[in-house]
Amino acid sequence: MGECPIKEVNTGGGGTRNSDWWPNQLKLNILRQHTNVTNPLAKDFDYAAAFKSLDYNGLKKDLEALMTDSQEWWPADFGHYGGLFIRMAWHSAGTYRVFDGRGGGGDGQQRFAPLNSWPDNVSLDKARRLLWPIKQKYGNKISWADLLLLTGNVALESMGFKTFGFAGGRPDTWEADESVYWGGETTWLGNDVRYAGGNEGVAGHGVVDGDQSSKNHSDIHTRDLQEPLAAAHMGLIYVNPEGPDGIPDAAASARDIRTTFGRMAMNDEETVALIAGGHSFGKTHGAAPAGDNVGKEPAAAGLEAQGFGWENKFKSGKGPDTITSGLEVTWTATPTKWSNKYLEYLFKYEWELTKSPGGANQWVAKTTDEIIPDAYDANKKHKPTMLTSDLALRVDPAYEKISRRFLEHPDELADTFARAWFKLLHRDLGPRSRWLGPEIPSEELIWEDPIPAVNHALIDAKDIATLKKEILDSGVEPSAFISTAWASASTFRGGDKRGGANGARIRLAPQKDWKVNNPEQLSKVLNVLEGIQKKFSGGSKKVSLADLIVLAGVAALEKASGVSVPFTPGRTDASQEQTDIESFKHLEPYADGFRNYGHSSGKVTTEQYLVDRAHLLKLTAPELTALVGGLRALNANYDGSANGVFTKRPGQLTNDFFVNLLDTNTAWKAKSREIYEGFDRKTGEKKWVGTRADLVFGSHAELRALSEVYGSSDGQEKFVKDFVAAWDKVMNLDRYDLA
Ligand code: HEB
Repeated sequence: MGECPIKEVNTGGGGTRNSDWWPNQLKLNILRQHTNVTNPLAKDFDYAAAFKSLDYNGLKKDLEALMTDSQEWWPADFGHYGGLFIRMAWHSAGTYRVFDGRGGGGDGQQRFAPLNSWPDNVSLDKARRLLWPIKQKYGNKISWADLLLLTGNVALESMGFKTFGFAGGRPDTWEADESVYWGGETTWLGNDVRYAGGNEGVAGHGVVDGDQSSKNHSDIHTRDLQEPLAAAHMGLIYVNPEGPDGIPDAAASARDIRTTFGRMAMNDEETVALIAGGHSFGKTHGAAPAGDNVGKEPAAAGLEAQGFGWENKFKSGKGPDTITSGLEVTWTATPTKWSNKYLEYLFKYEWELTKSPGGANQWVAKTTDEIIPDAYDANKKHKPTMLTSDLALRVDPAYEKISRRFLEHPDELADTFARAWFKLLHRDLGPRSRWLGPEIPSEELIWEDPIPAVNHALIDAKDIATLKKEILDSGVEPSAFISTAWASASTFRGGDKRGGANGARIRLAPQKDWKVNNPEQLSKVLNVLEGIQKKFSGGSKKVSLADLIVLAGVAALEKASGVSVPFTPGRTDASQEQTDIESFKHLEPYADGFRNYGHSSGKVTTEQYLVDRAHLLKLTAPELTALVGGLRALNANYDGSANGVFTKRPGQLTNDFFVNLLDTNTAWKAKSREIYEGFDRKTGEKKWVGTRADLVFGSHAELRALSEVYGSSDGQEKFVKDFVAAWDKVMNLDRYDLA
């Protein structure tokens, strides 16, 4: 086998590529995903409208019937597919991570590589294919993304568990999402990169960039998982079931579980409930060693496999002979019925290390009780078994306390599991205004980042004109209004649809104190705006601070550009009580090139952080370019510095940033890794200072091409138009109410 066969392929896509020649070059590919070039549905296809015409109860009935409709080609364990479908839904949603809001079940990405071929997702190819007749029947009225999760919910219900509800509303994507950093390892189940350097990460706020060399990174009791990752191995959703790196150490497993589940937004209680609740159902599959028995994963399998993978040559290759994880465990005596037996057995028995028929580390109860049914042979019974990661719930002192409480109070386990499961499935669906269907719970949950409904008449055109005048007459520098509006709106991230200007959380902890928001300037601006709000809000009239912050940016921008800038009222103000401070901390940028804040860490450059953030803001490369050039001209750096402000008339929306950056009369020199100085070639006079986030627009060929458009003599008008459109887009990223 050659190194990389595609390189020798002389058709489109083959050959040695730019990313082979220059692996470190800044890539913009993540800014051009999921466009209507890849989407087969009509441009005006409205998933919410399609979903509303869905026969939801009919669909649920069909799913319920499928649970026990065992198919010859992939028989159901214990005559019920419930366990398999719960695992499918859990693995779909469970890739979510708090640091960048990416992963999760919101895009139906389990259909595409790498997820469809992850070693942790073995046999889920079968689970999804079992669903095809139902997907086919309901067509575009139900997305795969919604269907994969709803099926897990229905599986729970059909086995006697009362769920907390369900909301649809996840439109499908049509290509593999390249934006997610899944780790740097090149072998499945590897974890050498993620534990190599402490906490350094792509989008995490807690990036540690110091000397980590004193630490033994391979020590399973002390190692730190790289941010933003939330899995202990390449290709796993969370942790190794056999224990860290396969070592059957339940205490160390608890440590990995706490880290990874914490990064899925779950606390100890939710974590225990999810594992105990989930493993009340189904079984694991390790009839024989995978070795020569199991074929290639879907992405590498032959055409005849038709999207299936892991063809199993062991005996029948299915049913009792299935090889999935290689472990062979059935947790309870009633694997197709909700019960409290998982915790009962966990504490009732002592556990002895053993091997599965597949050769993996697992645990068997020291007892003669053969109480566990066989999935296929009614005459066979087994002793209770557990995974190392299950024993973590008993061995870890904090988990143990919770587990024992749940053991004594099954109702508490049921309630916590129901809520944690609902959160797991809906964490990245975004605000309630996106939720669809008849099963939406009425209780408002803190992780929704709730925002009050509009309960007053919105400001009209006349009010807007009055307010704009007061804003501009307030004596505050217009650039400070622009910075504040940007700071407010640009917390948005497309992955989990958190953040954004709505709610005016910029005035609340923790955002008000973020260094990137220049707290001193911010509080001054907010004071002024609150004064304007108070004065305006006499009698029947009201304006939210959230609207006012955006409107102030709009007014300042109109002044700076001389053109009119769109504004759509309708935001409301969230309270501090509606704001989970710990959870909002994850939205703080480590670096934000739009405001020239922060800089490279050990492995990630400032410009990579910039593109990463542009992706979170759902921007295209032209939008990114226009916004950075405009924000520099508007003098909107977080600290008011002149970095990148390549203009003699700061505060005006001109294309000067591009004109001056592209000026051949300037010679640039690196002053440090982050700071560059531009000198007049003739006089040697220092003209400009810029950062990596500025210079990249002249150095990177594609960004330079875009900069040339805006920096040309016919570019100014287009630039203003594009900047205003991109600005408006950012201000409204979270306005799902506008549709
Ligand atoms: Fe689980 C299964 C691991 C969590 C639910 N898991 C399973 C398995 C394993 C595991 C290995 C087997 C696979 C096969 O088939 O072979 N998990 C695990 C871990 C964890 C978990 C390590 C962390 C600690 N789970 C979980 C959760 C849930 C679950 C959270 C939910 C909620 N699982 C589950 C189920 C199952 C499993 C249901 C069964 C499946 C069947 O039956 O098929």
